[in-house]
This record gives sequence, structure tokens and C-alpha cells, in this order.
Amino acid sequence: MKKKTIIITAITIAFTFNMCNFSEKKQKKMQDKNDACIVPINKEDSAKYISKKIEIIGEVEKSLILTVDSLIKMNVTTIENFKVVCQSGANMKENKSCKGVLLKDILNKAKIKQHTHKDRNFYIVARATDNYKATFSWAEIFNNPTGENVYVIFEENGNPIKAQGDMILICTNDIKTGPRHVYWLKSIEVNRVD
Ligand SMILES: Nc1nc2c(c(=O)[nH]1)N[C@H]1C(S)=C(S)[C@@H](COP(=O)(O)O)O[C@H]1N2
Ligand SMILES: [Mo]
Repeated sequence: MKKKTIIITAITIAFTFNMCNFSEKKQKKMQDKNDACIVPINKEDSAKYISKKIEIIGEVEKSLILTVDSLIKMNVTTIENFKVVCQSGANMKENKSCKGVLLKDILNKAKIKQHTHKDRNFYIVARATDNYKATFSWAEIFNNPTGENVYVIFEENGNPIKAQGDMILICTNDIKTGPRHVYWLKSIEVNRVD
């Protein structure tokens, strides 16, 4: 009798555990599907996300509206062999060359509102029209080599950016460059940490 109870209890525990595991796996699969990098978007739908301008807003002295034409007039750099690698490790895109302007130069033009020299706890959000976003800290841009690697690009392999246009924000020294590769870029927002 005792043995039987033990066996039934053991089976119940094993079954419950397996069910939990099963639903966890199912949940993970569904999440992966939602987070997938390759979400097929048809041409018409993707055209709706294209942004012709970027706004530099928030804690800045001068809010700016920039277009490809205004970037061309700034200090333009050519970036060679830039690869977009997803967090998953998948290779998404490879550019032989692209042209862009340092985010640092753009922020210096808008001038971050620093009240004192200790007032440097800002975070900068690069946001796209589909609300995809990437975040940088003031220190990364202004007190770290990363500042020399964050660009707003407007040209890939000698051509204007079309489907992902007009401008893309990139960070060339990230380990996985996919996450902070923001296409359909529409704004750069400067926020002070309270
Ligand atoms: N606006 C916007 N930018 C984005 C994404 C997005 O969904 N929307 N996906 C990111 C992801 S997850 C990756 S890996 C890279 C490359 O994605 P792609 O293959 O769609 O170009 O872009 C990033 N930039
Ligand atoms: Mo990704």
C-alpha cells in the first residue's frame, strides 16, 4: 500500500514537472517568433516606415531637424566593411562602405544642456518610426572610444539608403552590431537622469 502511494506520487510529480517544462518551451518558442530578426514586411508596409528627417530633441539648447542634405554638409566619414550581426549571431547585412556623421558631432551641434560640469548623467535614445530604439549614455559618447564609432549613416555602398531609409544609426564597435543598428531613424532624444 505504501509503495503504491509513493509510486503514484512520483508519477504525479514527474508529470507536473514535464507539463511546466512543456509550457515553458512553448512560451520560449512563441517569444522567439515575436523577437525574430527576419520579420517579413512587404514593400508597401515597409515604405510607410521610411523617415526623411531626424529630430534632435530633449535636453538640448537647439532642437534640430536633420535630413540627408544637412548631414552631407557636416563632417562626413567613410566607414568600411561594416557588418550587421544579430544578437542571435546571424549575419544580417554587410556593407563594403557607408557614409555618415558622428553622433557626437550632431549632439555638439544641438548642444546638450549641461548646467555644471558634474551634470553629465544623460541617456540618449535613437528611435525609429516603428518605435525600435537603442540607448547610449553620455559617457559612452563623450568620454569613451565608443564616441568615435557611433554614426548616423545616409549612404551604403555608394547608394542612398532606400528600404531602411533615409538614415540609420550604427555603433561599429558593439560586439553584436544588430541591436544598436537603428534603421528608419526618426529621432535622437537627450534625457537627463533625475
Ligand atoms: N527600426 C528598426 N531597426 C531595427 C530593427 C527593427 O525591427 N526596426 N531590428 C534590429 C535587429 S533585431 C537587427 S539584427 C538589425 C538587422 O535587422 P534587418 O535584418 O531587419 O536589417 O536591425 C535592427 N534594427
Ligand atoms: Mo536582431
